[in-house]
Amino acid sequence: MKQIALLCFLLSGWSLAQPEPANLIGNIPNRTSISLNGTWRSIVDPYDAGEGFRFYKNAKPKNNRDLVEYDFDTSPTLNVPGDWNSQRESLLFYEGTLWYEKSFQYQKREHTRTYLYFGAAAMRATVYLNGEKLGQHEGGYTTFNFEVTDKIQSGDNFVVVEVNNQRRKDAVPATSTDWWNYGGLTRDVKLVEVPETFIQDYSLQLVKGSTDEVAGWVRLNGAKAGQQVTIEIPEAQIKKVVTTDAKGNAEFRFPARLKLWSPNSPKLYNVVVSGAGDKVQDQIGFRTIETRGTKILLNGKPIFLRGISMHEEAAFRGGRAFSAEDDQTLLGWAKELGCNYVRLAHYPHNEGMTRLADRLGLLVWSEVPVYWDTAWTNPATLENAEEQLRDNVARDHNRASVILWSVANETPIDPARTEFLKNLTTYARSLDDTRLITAALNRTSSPEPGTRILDDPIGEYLDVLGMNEYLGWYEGKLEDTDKAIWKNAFGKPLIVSEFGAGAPAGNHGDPDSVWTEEFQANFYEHQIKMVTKIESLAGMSPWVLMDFRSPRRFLPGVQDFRNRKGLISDRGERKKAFYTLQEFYRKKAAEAEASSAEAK
Ligand code: GCB
Repeated sequence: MKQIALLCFLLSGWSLAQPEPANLIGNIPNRTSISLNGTWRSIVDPYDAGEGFRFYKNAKPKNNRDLVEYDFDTSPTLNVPGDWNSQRESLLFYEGTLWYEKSFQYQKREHTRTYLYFGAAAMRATVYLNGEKLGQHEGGYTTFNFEVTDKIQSGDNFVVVEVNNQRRKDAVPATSTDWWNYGGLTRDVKLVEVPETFIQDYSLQLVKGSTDEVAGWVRLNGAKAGQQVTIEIPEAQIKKVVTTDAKGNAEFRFPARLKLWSPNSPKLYNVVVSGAGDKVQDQIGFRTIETRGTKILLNGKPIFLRGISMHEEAAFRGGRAFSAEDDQTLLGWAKELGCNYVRLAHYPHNEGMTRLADRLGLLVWSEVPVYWDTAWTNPATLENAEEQLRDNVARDHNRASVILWSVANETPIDPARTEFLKNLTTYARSLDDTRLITAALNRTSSPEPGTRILDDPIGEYLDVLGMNEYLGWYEGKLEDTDKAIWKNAFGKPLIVSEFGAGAPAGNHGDPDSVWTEEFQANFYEHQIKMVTKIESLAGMSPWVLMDFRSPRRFLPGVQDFRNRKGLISDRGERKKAFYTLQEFYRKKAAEAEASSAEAK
């Protein structure tokens, strides 16, 4: 049966089908908007009865004989943004449907179009405005919006959202993850106001391999053909006027002498795009990213990525991170560790994170949640993975920090999976050919004892290879690291995208005993020695910045449903290994500094 399904999959040609272009509005943070954040009413609906009861109508009894068996107005509230699991004790493990309701006042304005925007709804959502369905969205970490110009009213309005976080075999991610299945309206909700014709999105980047030419495009929505759009970078005295085609699109390319963005000098320019009665501003950095042999080149020069992997989980209060403070804490810790790079695992993080990375000078690996076992032969699963990738790229394609799009993490070697990932890599390149495509791999072959070769066939389609390995933790003994040799079969740059060992903060003991801070630090020392011997090593992002909630970590008193591989606890305590890695990164930074001084 499985073979037949696979054969159909390989022969069907469906793999060529790709989703519609992204319909997102770019640069939401700099648009005119009205926040719908705050308290929302909530009804927990474990048996999915709400649709039958028509919760979306937000009905009230009209008289004393009118039977309405739900009432948002007297139901408990939840904060938005925010996952439900960390807000209410009884919802900690809840996986299912929950209905949100928010009543609000609105004043319609002439010549203005209104969109209802969600930063994310985990994992899927159906949205209603004033009792009418607007649409659905599948995927818990990407933004979406609906135009509501004709549906929103002056005066009272209400929005109802059915959110469901049930794990499903055919979803992305599927049923098994080593992170908490946080559900809810986990990011900002806003009404976004735009003129009748508006600048939907635009892209400005240095041409691949060039440090003095900018290329890009702009897309108007609602435009007649032949509209003029102006792109300005005032600080660099750049002003370029383009004319849109019948579909509202225009492309451009112009010479530009710009100070380049880099971790040492994260220069952002104010960019103004205006035309057809709309105007948006953005803060954009300009840099190039390429590979040459086994090196990653930033602005034409080799760079070693001193990184750390991280989840989008809030320090101190727990739950999904969503605020500027949450993002600042996490990326601030990465800076303190000496990083010039972060791996935002295992799904797109909130937009504030990549914007902050732009300002702090942190390079970013950005990932879609194709994780472990996935329904490789299901066309709808591939399509959803593509949609998530598309919307991740659409949101962040102007962020200088983002250099790597990752299409997957730790997937089995299997023809159907390789076909699936091949499709994703091709699609990623069609969306953005200026960045590098990667995936975190973990299957190696071992032609002789002690030597491991990363030769996963998907490597052929990637620009940079990510490799997760846990030698001395899940596999083998710590001493095995002393002799282990790692190679890659592709002659491409390799990032050790994960290694790690668990220790609750404050648990001290001898360096040979697992779960102690001493073991974790010892493990880091061994790992650093081992991975720095890899000839193609272009960077690393050990696992993981901070302890995080995981449903598969059971040890009482040690894990308590938390993955304890953090270098920092969720209460902000730095563990010994934090300082081990910090010291190594200091050395690497000093070396890089010395070699760049020499080159001058
Ligand atoms: C991995 C996964 C990551 C896990 C980690 C672990 O390989 O990519 O999601 O959390 O190992 O701690 O086991």
